[in-house]
Amino acid sequence: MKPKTCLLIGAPMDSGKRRDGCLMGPDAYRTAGLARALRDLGLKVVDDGNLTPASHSPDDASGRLHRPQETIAWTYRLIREAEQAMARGLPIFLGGDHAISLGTVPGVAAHAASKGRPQFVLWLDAHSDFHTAETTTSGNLHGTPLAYATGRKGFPGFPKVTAPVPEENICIIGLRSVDPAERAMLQDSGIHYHDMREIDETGIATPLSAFLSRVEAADGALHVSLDVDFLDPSIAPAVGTTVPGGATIREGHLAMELICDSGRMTSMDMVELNPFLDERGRTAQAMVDLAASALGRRVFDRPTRSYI
Ligand code: Z70
Ligand code: MN
Ligand code: MN
Ligand code: MN
Repeated sequence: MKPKTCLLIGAPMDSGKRRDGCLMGPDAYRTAGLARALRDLGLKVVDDGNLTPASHSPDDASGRLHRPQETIAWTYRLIREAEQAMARGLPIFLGGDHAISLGTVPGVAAHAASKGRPQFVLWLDAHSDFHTAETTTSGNLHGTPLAYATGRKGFPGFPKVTAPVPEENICIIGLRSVDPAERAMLQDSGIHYHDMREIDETGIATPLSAFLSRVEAADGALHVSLDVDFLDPSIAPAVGTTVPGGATIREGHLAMELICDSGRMTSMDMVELNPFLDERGRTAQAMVDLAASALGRRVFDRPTRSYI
């Protein structure tokens, strides 16, 4: 079988929130050995280097939103790059903050639509990132990509989303910080969401396997968006928005192994790493190890198990 080609696409976007540092993310993943780890699995790896935003007018500090013009410019660039990358391999988008998903998700979904394939999204995050540019109270656009990608109104100036992801095709796991406006919209939506209480009660395999079975049944494409803060800050301190009570290394790896077993993952984001806040590279390393698990790293092969 021809080995899968992984495309490393650096998106050093830092405009989605106020605390700077995510622009160093792509190079931290490179330094932590992402390409080598994937090549060791027999995969072909092409590093496309780092993208830059489309040209844009400068942001001033006066508005309610933080750096909207730069974020919109990145969104234009990333939608196009993501759609084109899907024809060449399995893109791994190296953030950058989570606002990169304003571009990556609509971009990969446009590609899936062109092939007549339904797009699914697995969102591994402490936050639901389901604000619109109108409901956000922080003004940080990294808290908005899921609302944008599902085609919600409230994103003036952003490119039109040509292939909105159906809410039913989205699963969020890891929730422990949801703002009131997001909670109301989420509860009113078709999105499948699982907070940490549920993970504690049922284990992470239960909701994840149920979701992966739906992807399989629909012959869907799967985009996995992995936010550093999905993990507990004790193992992944390098993130601006630490929230206690996150996933353990074991839960993280189990999730990645189940994703790998499903054979469904077609694209991935690794977001919110702020290397300025890291401790001797341990968060970057943890994220690289998770990506390797998602793409086939194993202790022993096991017969595929169903948990549901
Ligand atoms: C909050 C807001 C957020 C990521 C923090 C937090 C959003 N709901 N997203 N970290 N990745 O500011 O809208
Ligand atoms: Mn900033
Ligand atoms: Mn996020
Ligand atoms: Mn988050």
